[in-house]
Amino acid sequence: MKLYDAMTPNTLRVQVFLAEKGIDVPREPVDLMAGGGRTPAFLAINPLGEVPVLELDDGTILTESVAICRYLESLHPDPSLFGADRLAQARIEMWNRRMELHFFDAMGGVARHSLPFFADTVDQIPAYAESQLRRFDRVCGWLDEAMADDRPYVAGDAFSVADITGMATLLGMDFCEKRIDPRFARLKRWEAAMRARPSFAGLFAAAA
Ligand SMILES: N[C@@H](CCC(=O)N[C@@H](CS)C(=O)NCC(=O)O)C(=O)O
Repeated sequence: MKLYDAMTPNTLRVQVFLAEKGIDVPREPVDLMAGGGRTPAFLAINPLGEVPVLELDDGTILTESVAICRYLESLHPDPSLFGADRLAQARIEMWNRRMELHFFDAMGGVARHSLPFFADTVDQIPAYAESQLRRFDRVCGWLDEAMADDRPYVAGDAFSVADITGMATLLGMDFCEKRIDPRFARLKRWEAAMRARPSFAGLFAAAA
């Protein structure tokens, strides 16, 4: 297996997933800033020009971070990050979708409409970026409320892929220099715990 990767939010989802499982997979860095995602060689691997990409030993190509994570989960079921029983699986699926559709998507909107990296591929509308910043604050308020039962993780008592989608959003926030408002104390506690996890912190130590 080989993972085409870069320090990006979606790739971070797979990197953290691998680290949490204790799996080591050879990496092939793709320098997106230098156009590495647009070369003919890379487009032949993923015509969307995006990372992450997992290439299997027989040459099969898997893209889409959650699909890659599901494949890895089936190879390495422990610890379960998609849920061990049917209720846990449903709750984690629900929260992973919610984290993706709201938390991650709001920050993605800010990033795509404000960061110079996207200037060539997105018709950037600064007012849209600002509206997504306001949306992000509203989403943070909703999440903080949802965690009023003081559960440690987004989907309950166990760390899961839903937290990993949240971690990817934290990287997006770093790129956009956005912080979670301190009034959302429960979400801030979750953020501090996620940033301290070796699977997340280790990525930055390795890159330094
Ligand atoms: N839905 C895909 C999205 C992948 C994606 O958007 N990757 C970004 C990095 S986070 C990328 O490679 N962008 C390259 C570009 O925009 O040129 C997934 O979950 O893997």
